[in-house]
Amino acid sequence: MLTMLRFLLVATLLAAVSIGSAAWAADTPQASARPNVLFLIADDLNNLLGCYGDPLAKTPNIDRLAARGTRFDRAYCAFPLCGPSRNSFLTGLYPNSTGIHTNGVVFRQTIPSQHSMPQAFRLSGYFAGRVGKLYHYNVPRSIGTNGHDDPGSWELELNPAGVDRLEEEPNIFTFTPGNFGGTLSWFASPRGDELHTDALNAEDAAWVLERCAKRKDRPFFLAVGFFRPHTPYVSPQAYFDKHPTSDMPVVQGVAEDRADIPPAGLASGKPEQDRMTDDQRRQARQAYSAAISFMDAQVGRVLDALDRLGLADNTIIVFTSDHGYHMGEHGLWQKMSLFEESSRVPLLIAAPGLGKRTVVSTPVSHVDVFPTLAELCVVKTPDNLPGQSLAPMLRDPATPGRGWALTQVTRGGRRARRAGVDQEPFFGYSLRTPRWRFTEWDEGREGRELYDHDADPKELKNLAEDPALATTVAELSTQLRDAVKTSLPPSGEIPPIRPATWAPDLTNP
Ligand SMILES: [Ca+2]
Ligand SMILES: [Ca+2]
Repeated sequence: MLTMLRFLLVATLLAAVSIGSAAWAADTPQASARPNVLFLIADDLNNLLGCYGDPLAKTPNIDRLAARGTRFDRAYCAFPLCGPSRNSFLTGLYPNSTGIHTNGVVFRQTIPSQHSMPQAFRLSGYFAGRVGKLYHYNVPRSIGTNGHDDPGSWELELNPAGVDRLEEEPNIFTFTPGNFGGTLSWFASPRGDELHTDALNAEDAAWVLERCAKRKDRPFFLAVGFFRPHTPYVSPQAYFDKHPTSDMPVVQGVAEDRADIPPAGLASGKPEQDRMTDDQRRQARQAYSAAISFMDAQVGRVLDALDRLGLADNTIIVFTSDHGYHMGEHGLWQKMSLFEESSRVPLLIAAPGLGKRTVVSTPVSHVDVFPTLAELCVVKTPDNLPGQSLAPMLRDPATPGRGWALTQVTRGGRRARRAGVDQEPFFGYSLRTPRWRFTEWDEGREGRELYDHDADPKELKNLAEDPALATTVAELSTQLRDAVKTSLPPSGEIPPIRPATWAPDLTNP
């Protein structure tokens, strides 16, 4: 059944691609003049990178990419969880318009005829290929499979699996036996880079680029999704050695900080994380840092291949992560919070001829990536995209643009029941402006938070109930609710999962 569906989908898309290519050929001089796109994404990576000012990071390759282009200093995901975030930026729609607020589902179940970003590139005559994780994959279980992929987005999908997935799981330290992806877990592997999944991803990406280099008549959109630094933090021992535990910081003052945070703001915490010792906190930070450095080395291999093949002058390179990540701030680890560490993402765009070592500080969103690449590559987008093109900022980094970014998350419901709390599901929304982060839980019924980034970049002092700021709170509340309206489709209704649809779940091979 799945094979048949896939066949029909591919056949339909091939027909659509040939129509799209003909239309393109009729009104453009040369497809080869259009730039290629190399879209690089890490999983669960926050901004602990050298180019974002982290003094402990060892990320020379991502740093050299930042030096080639524009670094967005205030870039935010739409939802700090893999599946909702990835469905969002790959369609350019907010999660309230994709209808995807959980993992394990794909937008074809809610808005099946929407064109994804890679699909729009295909329909404009591009070759679109994927290596590794772009749509949601269960990590590590789906490594080596298509995960919860959208086959209509690509004409080539490569899913290598390395020793981290196939051999080393019995050696991984985990707080929850048998679970490696959803809990903190790590392992310093005695095996070399070349045997691990992300190095195989880089090798496969280089292989695809070699073939693209021979086809100058057809531009490419190549997406490479690295699995690290997602848990389990597995990387070769050499990367652990770069980050001695004695250098690893432990967040202090957590109990005082948490006193003014509404319960919903802290509900992403897990009991086993509250029981961690300082030694374990240092080890977790070491293993996360090692996984980042290992992933960085693989980014370097892909960039080297692009340069070696003479493709760099006509290729736009994007580097980002699906969402941010906590390393103990506010007592939180991992994702699913609306604080800065979990909502913020690295976003680097190196477009030939558009800026070097440039920094943009106005807030931008992941939903802006699709309109940006579409403008730069003259690709037609669906007409319902809410994002802005960032191309004006690549040309002039002082361009203010929309000036805010919206991030949302779910609370209550099934996830809360697992933690023993019986609560109807509700949303939290957070608005980031150049100065403020303002968050409302269930429209304020479950609490509000206001942080002044000019004075408090770590978001330690919740100012939402400060009478002196009542006007600011009221204005931000109006701005937030207006922003939420733009996240919904014109009907105002979140699209439901359609009956009799499913996402492929080709896990556990
Ligand atoms: Ca993720
Ligand atoms: Ca606080």
